[in-house]
Amino acid sequence: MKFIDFRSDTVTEPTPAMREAMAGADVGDDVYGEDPTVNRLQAMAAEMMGKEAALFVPSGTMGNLASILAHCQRGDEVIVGDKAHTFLYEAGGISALGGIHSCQLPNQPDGTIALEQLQAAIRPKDIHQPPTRLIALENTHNRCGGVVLSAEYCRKVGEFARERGILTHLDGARIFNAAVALGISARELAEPFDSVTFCLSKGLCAPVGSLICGSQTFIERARRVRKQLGGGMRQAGVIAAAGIVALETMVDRLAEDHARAKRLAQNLQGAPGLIIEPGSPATNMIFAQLASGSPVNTQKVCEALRKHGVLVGAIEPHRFRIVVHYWIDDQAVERAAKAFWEVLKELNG
Ligand code: TLP
Repeated sequence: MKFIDFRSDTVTEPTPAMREAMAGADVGDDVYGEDPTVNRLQAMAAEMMGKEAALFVPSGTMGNLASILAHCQRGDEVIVGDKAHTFLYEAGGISALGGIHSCQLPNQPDGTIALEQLQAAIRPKDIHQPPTRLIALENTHNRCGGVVLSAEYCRKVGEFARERGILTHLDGARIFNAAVALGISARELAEPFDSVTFCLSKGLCAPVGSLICGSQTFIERARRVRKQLGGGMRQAGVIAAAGIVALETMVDRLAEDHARAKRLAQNLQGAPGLIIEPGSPATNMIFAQLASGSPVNTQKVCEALRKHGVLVGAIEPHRFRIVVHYWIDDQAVERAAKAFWEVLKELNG
């Protein structure tokens, strides 16, 4: 059976144009800085984020890790949201590998961290306490529902941090979804931050890779950290070539994914025992919950959906994440809604 896969946009496979570009890519040894295709991708990324330089890394996780390690010394503190990907889903890399202490502040439902909470968390100069070195935000915010942080909020946090001599990092794994949803450039959203990571291998469909963007000196430090982590790649132009196609052709079309996610949410509205979270979808992710008192959990529903050829994420016992991407077309939206209705009718008796 061919599955319709809504578990994540990470499941996206490269397009035929990407495969063609990969086959014909000019390559060199990127640890020597000699891969022309990697260099071109890095230049494009830096330009799109309005930063001096960029570095190609294998994953978003390594992008965040190398950025945070390049900004902080062992024993420094980074402020993160308690629902941040860096805090929840990156295997504790910043503390395990970098000796970096994290201060987790509550993410509001809109993905932000309240400025008063940031203020209260800043450490005084005191030998007993880890120095607050960095604030890290996420846009779009995955666990908060794929929600978009506004340019205004990001600017406020940037100013707040600069005034206090604190650095800022953005996990912009899906920054282009945020930019497209707001109708502004990714560059504008990235502007307040000292560094930004974004991913090629999610909604943009490239098979591998993320970019870190920032100042020249920051990127030089991040390049050294990447080497320490074993992420120095050699003829990486083969994968960077797909990334170039992604940046050239896959950004504006993200609006189609957002529109399809809206349509799917509308079609799911009223399905027995299912509640679409208010405001969802903000971008390409629908978050929905089973009504309280549901006779089944999300795991059971997902197993039943699988029999209909539909894969969905059961991210909590009562919470689903349904992610729309390039390989989900109108027909897939119809089929998924139909499968949900049938399964929920059956399981709810
Ligand atoms: N997120 C994955 C899972 O790890 C949860 C997903 O399916 O959404 N930042 C954000 C905001 C992310 O959502 C992800 C991936 C990453 C970083 C890490 O990217 P990769 O998977 O390339 O290491």
